[in-house]
Order: sequence, then C-alpha cells, then structure tokens
Amino acid sequence: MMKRCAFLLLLLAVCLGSFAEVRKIVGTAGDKAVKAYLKKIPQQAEGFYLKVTPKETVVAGRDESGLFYGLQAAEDIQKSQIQKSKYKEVNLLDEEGTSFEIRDWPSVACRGVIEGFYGNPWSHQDRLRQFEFYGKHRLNIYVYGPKDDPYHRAHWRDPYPEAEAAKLKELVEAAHKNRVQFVWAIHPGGDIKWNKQDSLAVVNKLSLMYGLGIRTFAVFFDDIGGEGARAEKQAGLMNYLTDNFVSKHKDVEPLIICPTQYNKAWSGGDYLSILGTQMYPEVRIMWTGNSVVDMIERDDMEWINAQIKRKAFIWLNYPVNDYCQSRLLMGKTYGNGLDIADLVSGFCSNPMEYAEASKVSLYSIADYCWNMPAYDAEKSWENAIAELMPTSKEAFRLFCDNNVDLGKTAHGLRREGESSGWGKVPNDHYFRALVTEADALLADSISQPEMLREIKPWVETMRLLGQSGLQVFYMQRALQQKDSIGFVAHYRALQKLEEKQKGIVSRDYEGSVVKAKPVVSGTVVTPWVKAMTVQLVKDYKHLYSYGLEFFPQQAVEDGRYYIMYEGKFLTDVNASPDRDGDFPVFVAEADTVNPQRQLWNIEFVPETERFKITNAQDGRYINELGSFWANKNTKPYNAEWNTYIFTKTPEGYTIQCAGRASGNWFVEDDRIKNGKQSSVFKIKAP
Ligand code: LOG
Repeated sequence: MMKRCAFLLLLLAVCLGSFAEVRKIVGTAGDKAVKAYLKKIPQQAEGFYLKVTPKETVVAGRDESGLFYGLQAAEDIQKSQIQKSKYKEVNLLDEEGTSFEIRDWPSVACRGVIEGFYGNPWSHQDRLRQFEFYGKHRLNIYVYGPKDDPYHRAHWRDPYPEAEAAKLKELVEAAHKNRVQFVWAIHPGGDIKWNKQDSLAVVNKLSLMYGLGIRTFAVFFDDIGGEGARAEKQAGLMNYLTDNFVSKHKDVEPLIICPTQYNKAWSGGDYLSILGTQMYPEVRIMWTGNSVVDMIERDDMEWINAQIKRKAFIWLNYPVNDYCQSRLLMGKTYGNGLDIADLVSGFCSNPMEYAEASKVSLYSIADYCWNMPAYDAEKSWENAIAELMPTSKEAFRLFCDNNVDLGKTAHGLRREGESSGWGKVPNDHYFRALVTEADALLADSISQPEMLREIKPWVETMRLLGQSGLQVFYMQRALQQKDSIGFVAHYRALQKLEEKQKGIVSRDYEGSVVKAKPVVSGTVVTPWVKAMTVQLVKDYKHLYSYGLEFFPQQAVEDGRYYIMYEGKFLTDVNASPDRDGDFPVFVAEADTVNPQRQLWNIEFVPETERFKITNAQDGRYINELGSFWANKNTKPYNAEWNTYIFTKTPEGYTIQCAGRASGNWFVEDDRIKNGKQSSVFKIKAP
C-alpha cells in the first residue's frame, strides 16, 4: 500500500509539471486567502496544510515557519522527490491519486544543533551551509557555544572584534532566513564573581549580541568547579538576566541554561532542586541524560523533569567526537526513545567539529525530532547517505559503515554494527573494496568538495587500511606456501604503508586546536589487521631466519620469564584466579614446589603496542598499581590501563605505565609501586 501511494504521488508530480495553469493559494492561519482551509491547518506551531489537485495548490501554514515548510513540501513534490514517510498525514482525494492533501507538524517544538564541542570551531562557511541544511530538514534552532571561541568562554566579558561581529551578524541573518532560531551562549562560570559588576558584564555582552540580531540567549555552566558552580548563584543570575535583560526587550525569548550538573551521573546534593525551585520556570534547562554521552529514554526524562520542575532541554552528545578524535561517527543514530516528545522542551545534537560529516547524523536527528514515533534509524541513515553523496553513494555508504564505533572511552558509549560487511565476503575482497571505494570518493572531490575536504584524511586511511589488509592477506598466503622471500617482501610493503599512515593528520594547520590521527574501523578491521600481523610475524620467526633484520625487535620477545629485582623473584604468593586486590611480592627464594608462581607471561598487545603481564599459575594480570585486580566483573583487564612499555638499559629493563595510566614501576618494601622514579628489573627466561 505504502509503495503504491509513493508511486502514485510520483506519477502525480510528473503530471503536475505539465499543467501550466495551476492556481496557487498561499497563506498563514488568519490570512483571508486560506480562510476556507482554516480547519485543516494543524494546531501545532510550524504545522502546515498542503493540498494539491490538477487545478490548484494550497499551502497554508499555522505560522510563518509552517508556511515555509509547506512551500518546501510543495516544491519537493513538484520535483518528484516526495517521500510519503516524510509527512505525518497524507490523504489521497481521488482514486488516481492526482489529488491529495498533506497535514504535517513537528513532534518536538525546538529541534536542532548545539555547536558545543571542544576543538576547532566550525568555519563561517561551514555554518552557512549548516543553516541551509537545517532549513531543508526542518531543524529550527542552532545554539552557538563552541568551547574554543574565546569570546564565548575564556574571554566572555570582551566584545567580539568588529570583523568577527560582522560575520556573526551575517550568520544570524542566514539562520533566520532558513527559519532557524540563532541562540548565542555565554560561558562565564570559569571565573565569574557573584557580584553586581559581573552580572552587568553579562548583561552588557548579551546587549552587544542583541545588536547583532540575536534574540535568544543561553548561559553555560558546564565543566566547571568551585565558586562558579553554585546553584543558588546560577539561579540568581538567570533570574537577574530575565528581569534586567530579557524582560527589557519585547522580542527576546526565555533564557536557556546548561547547568553544571548536566547529567544524572554527575548530579547529587540539592543542586538540581535549587535550580528547579529558585529559577524562573520559563528558563529552559539543558540535560545530556544519564551520563555525559548517553541516549535518552522516557524514564530518564521523567526523572530529570521531576527534579527541575520543567521539561528538560536535551543536549545530546552525539555525534560529537571531541573525546575520541581519531574516529568519525558516521553510523546510524539509534537508541533514543521514540516516546519522549511530550517530555522535552527541546532536542539538540552536539555534533563533530567536522560540520559536513556531522550531517549524516543531523539528518537523522531532524527525522527523529519531526516525526518521532515513525523514526527509523536504518532508513534515515540510508536516505542521509543518498542525499549527501548522490554521485558516489555506494562508496560513501561503505565509508560511513567503517566509521561507526568510538572504541573504549571514558564516556562508555559504544556504537554497534561497524564494518557490517566484514566476514560476509572473503577478507581480500573486503580489503579491495576499501581501496576501490576510497578511490571513488577521492575522485569525487569535484562534485562534493566540502565533504571530501573534511573526510579526506579518513578516506585515505580507509585506502591504506585496505592496502595493508591485502599485504597481510599475501603474507598469510606466502606462509602457507612456505615462501619466506614473499613473506618478507609483503611485510616490508606493509611497513611502508604504516609509515604513510603516520603522515596522515587531520586539521594539520597552524593554529589548529586539535590535530587528529585518523582511525578507520577501529573496532573491527584495524585491530584484525594489527593482530594478524603480530601473529603471522610470530609464526614466521618460529620457522625461518631469512630477513629477520626487517622485523622490529620487540623489547621482550613474547614468552614466560622471571621478573627479578636485586636477585629476588617477583612471586604471586597467593596464586588463586579468583582472588581480588592482593599483590605480588619479591621473594629471595626460588619456588621449587610451585615454580609457576614466579613465572610471568609477557605478551605484546597489538592494540596498544605495549606488553601485558600475567601470572603463569593463575592468569591474573598486574595492574598499574602493581596489584592484582583479577575480579573479572568489577575490574576487567583493560589494555588502555594494564599494558606496559619495557625499555632495555645496560643493567636490565625499566617498566613504564602508559596509555591511561602513567608512572614507572619501582620497588618499595618488596612491592611494585608506581611513581616518578624507576627501578631496573631483570627479565630472565627459566
Ligand atoms: C561538554 C561538551 C563536550 C562533551 C563531549 C556538555 C554539557 N559539555 O564533558 O562541550 O563536547 O562533553 O566531550 C562535555 O556536554 N563535557
């Protein structure tokens, strides 16, 4: 049925073009022109009624925005771009489907984007392109708050220099033209003094911004501590600004605050209830969910709304990648409840500093916010890809599909389904596709210059990943065919590719706040290539001696060793796989009863390129504090924390914590401690 309707509408669109004399009736509720259709116009703000027959087209908006979206829908249909699922109600008026009505309105009143990330702020051109995109996709709010704009945060009291101010003015106009509300945010909490002078400093800055055409304002208190974080003072300032600034203008909207406790995990005490009770009820309060980076569900909304006595304004930290800069987040936007529309006062996505790349997710945010119950993450993602890269859709799809997960981060969010085609075709086919499609994308930089400019480092990385994968595949084959010369040749080709990869840096220009080293398929294909390389080299070394000089010397070859300090053996005295929190000690005697307790598996971990140390008797790993934390449930092994760098010195080895942990191993009271000084250990094979 759905399919048939879409077909009929398409047919109709073609017919429409040939009728030259179509009467056009256009207006907003209250206009005489559309009086006859008043009952049909949806009650909801921004809603519209559209009627198309061979003789006339009627577009009636509830308001200006409704009309804007209605006209756009009419235009879409004329271009035969109608997707029935885009509209809430489609009603066919005749059997042939040449006449129909559409009634449509948004699920969420305030829908949009918050430029609220750390890193390189979007450029002027980025933002202009964004606003056009928002207009087209019916997003209606943009909150300006890039952490690294000095006039937003570090120097919030200072006015923008003239040239910057002029650009902002232009942005505001472009936003309004696309029916996008431009919200400017100030971030004063880092050093604000709770006195009259600073209250006036905020009013003064907001007044200057008002002069640039801005009519909605936000005050951010996220990621601060100390004096600035006091709830009653923040509430007091918001009320002061409402009385002394907002109310002084007829055309300024109620304020928005991003609180210091902006997610459940970071909330406690009476902070939220103070905001809830002391701050004017019209002030909107932002909220990122149960944690900093989280998808939002109905129960979560009920909890926070009860605390703050109003509907929270969602600040969704997706697809922002400022905390996982090597990854682009181009996967499906899924996980938000489809039943929260009535519980939010707004829904904004915090995107990546890569404005164009962010559009894959923003497209879905727009779909989600407009028609929440009907949202389909998969379909929306496919449509986004088709629209954003019409000239190389397949290539872009493969690219997005290989840039999905963020890996382990402090925030814990993971995204499923990365490299969904991996394992479904022979590996070498997959690698070839990575190369071919990367080439296709790079060749398409003429028709899609902005997107390509942004994602190029990742596209090149995808190409190198494919090429590296192929070399690994050839190494595997050479080993099977007992071809040591071939093996070494492919290994050396692989090394060259690794060198090339090291040269790929995103945002590698002077003044760049964040330079990223791209990783593609960091959860699936890249780790496979790394682990396979290590394994193949290990296997090769067991069998052949040809070309060994080409393999990097590991500080310690994988194996079982004594770890000794001043003649004493590091010993797992309580050896027992389930024990928690005890620690190995250095003992003078060799253990002849249970020698395994003094033997340690030292093993290279490709993921971190450091070493993991586990006891040969019970398999427990040593953590960064020199203890065992074998409890698999509460403290599972984590390569980011629990792998070490061995450095060879003339006397032995030093062992360094790296990655998320830092410090060196040194011995005190026969225990391993972590600190600035380092001890020298002997690593001996039994
Ligand atoms: C910041 C935000 C940042 C995001 C992700 C909020 C309210 N504030 O942890 O600027 O982009 O997380 O790293 C934040 O989310 N702090």
